[in-house]
Amino acid sequence: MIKAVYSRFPQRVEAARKVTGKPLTLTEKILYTHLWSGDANTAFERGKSYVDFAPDRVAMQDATAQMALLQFMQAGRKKVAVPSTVHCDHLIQARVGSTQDLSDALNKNNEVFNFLSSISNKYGIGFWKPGAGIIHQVVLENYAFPGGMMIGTDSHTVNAGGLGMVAIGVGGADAMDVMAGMAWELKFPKLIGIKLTGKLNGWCSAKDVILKVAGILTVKGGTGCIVEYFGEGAQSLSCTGKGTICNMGAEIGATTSTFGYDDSMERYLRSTGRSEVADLANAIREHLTGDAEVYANPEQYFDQVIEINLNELEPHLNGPFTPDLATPISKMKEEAAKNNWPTKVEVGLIGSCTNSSYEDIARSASLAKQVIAKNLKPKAEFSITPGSEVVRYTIQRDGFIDTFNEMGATVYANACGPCIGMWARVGADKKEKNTIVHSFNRNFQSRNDGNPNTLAFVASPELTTALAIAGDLTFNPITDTLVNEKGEHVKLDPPSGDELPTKGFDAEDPGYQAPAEDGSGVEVNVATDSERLQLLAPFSDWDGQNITGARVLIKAKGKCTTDHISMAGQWLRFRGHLDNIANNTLIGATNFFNGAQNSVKNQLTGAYDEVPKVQRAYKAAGVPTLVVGDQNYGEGSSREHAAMQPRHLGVRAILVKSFARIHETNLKKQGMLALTFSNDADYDKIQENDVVNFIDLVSFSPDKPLHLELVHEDGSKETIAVNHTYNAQQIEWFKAGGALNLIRKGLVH
Ligand code: MIC
Ligand code: SF4
Repeated sequence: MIKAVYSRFPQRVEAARKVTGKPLTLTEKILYTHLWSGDANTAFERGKSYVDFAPDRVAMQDATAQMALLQFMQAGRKKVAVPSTVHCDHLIQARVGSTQDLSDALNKNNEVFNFLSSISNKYGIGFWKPGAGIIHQVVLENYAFPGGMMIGTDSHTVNAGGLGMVAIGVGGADAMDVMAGMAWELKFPKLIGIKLTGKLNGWCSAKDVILKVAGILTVKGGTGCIVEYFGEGAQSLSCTGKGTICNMGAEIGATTSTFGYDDSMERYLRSTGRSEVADLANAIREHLTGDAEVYANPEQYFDQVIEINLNELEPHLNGPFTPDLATPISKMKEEAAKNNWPTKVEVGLIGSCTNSSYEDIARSASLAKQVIAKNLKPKAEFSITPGSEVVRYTIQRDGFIDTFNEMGATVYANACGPCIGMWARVGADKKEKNTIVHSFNRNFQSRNDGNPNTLAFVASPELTTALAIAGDLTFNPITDTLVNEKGEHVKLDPPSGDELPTKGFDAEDPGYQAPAEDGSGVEVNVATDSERLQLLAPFSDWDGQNITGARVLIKAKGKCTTDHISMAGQWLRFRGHLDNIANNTLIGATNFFNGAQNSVKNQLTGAYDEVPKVQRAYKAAGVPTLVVGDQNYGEGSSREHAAMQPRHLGVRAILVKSFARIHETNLKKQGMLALTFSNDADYDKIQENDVVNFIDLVSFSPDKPLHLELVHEDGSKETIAVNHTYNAQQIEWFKAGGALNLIRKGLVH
């Protein structure tokens, strides 16, 4: 497959240069070489044109693959049309340590793992078993390649940008299209160029680059954009460091991020057993990076340019509750005092898909080593979740796990674990206010341990390790000393470690299961009484009428991420069962009218009750509803459950100030109305007891706002305009009751 992509690459780049009439960024090269229609014959308008692409691969993780594959089953295909893989990583709870936790997970999730393994076997999908590692680390080690394009049912699919890909997170319905051999549609993105100068030194790591960028761009600053990094500073970073930066690009809402092919990528490819890919990439090297003219005059070619000098960068701590609240470590004393953040660090956690490269672990271990050598006693608990079995085996062989164990660390299974709330943290149920630091990417409220009063700060693995040793959020390892067991003041030496293992990567069993050549005889069973899996019933189509008499299920106040709409943690067990998981719909969102979570007024009775219950009552009574929200609604995950659940429960429209990209597409795909206020201030006009009538839904068409009549309790009425981004095809999805219904009916091939 890679050979085929590379053999047409130069010619397609040339065609793109011709139609655009200018030098190209790397992003444009990758996008234009992956057009569904072949060679480019028109120049697309950034931020405007909807374009059909042909991605090279698909990756899915266990918590989203269930829904993606339940949908794929309905498409009537024999095999997937492009190389695809499933990775079992989200369903493994971190409790006591890897061996026990993994065997518990196998027992608890047996039914789901069997379903995923057999359905993968049937349709020609590679299956990575529980314990093999986290999807993005496994993809980087095995499948990512410079200049490639992939999609994945997880927002951090973008991690593969570290190896020069355009890798994009999507909902399961999008993955299904590509696996079924159809085109994948994306609005042609805008481009942000980030020029990195200088070189990282001392306590700084690649993570600090993206923590800084998140502070500059905020959680929505990257929406609709691809971020391309370049400059000597970019080339000086390791490939896995680039992966970390791209990974957390999801936290600024970026469609994806990428870096041009360079020596660090070549080293990584060779070290992970892919010399052949490196040789192929070398042969078309000049095409796998942006044109020199672009990088010389970035302002002319990118929509926005940011410059960061790595020499001057400082280690950062981002948080709590949002990944864009960036504080340089030197300012933490002040900020913590000002905001009343508890400064005692209870737990430090390193690893996850964001930061568990060999380099990350080696550098963190260099700090752990100093614990013994300098007679220190770590003040906080400390844990590691390795990203893959290959990394775990290799760091064990090279002695790092022993070093961490001497520091009293817990090594969890090669899985998401605490990052996604699969963490049986002792005492979390007491809901005490406390501080933790981790090297993951997200820190939304309740995400890690289910305690809404846990303040989670995101940092590099090195700083996380240092702060766990110090047990103090305000400890600045660059300037401060620690008092050791002998009462002496000691300083930690800056971290150091190899970028790649000198003895190479290794593993006894990486955990891969190849699919059957001919899977037609493989049976996939879904028990009718299962509480974990449920076959999908088609959503009903639109009746062609204006929606009238609608009630406001909830007007969500402030941040409403996919974690608020469809919580993870203990709810992950229902990811394959739409009706059961629907019982968590919007329970994390704050009701604007009473400031409470999971408490909304049931207009049929006048009483306040839980959101899913109230919505089920409306559905039973045939009352249409809408959900109202604030900015960047649906930020965070790719989980399409956040769109399917309200749809399943009978919500008709989501009306917000702005959407996160993946969530907006998921809503459209599932036949929901995703609308935005034409005027943000109209959010304030929506009252708790309003009745809402659509005036012109019957003439729903592209580029034309819709109008809603709000009938207030006192009888007064006002009309507001709402925008949408549906193109003609997407309106067909809405009419059919969801994109899948068109495929089912054979209307799309
Ligand atoms: C996450 O980090 O939030 C997840 C869990 O990986 C999600 C996917 C999911 O909800 O299953 C993501 O980022 O897309
Ligand atoms: Fe898993 Fe966390 Fe990475 Fe999501 S961000 S894939 S939950 S490790």
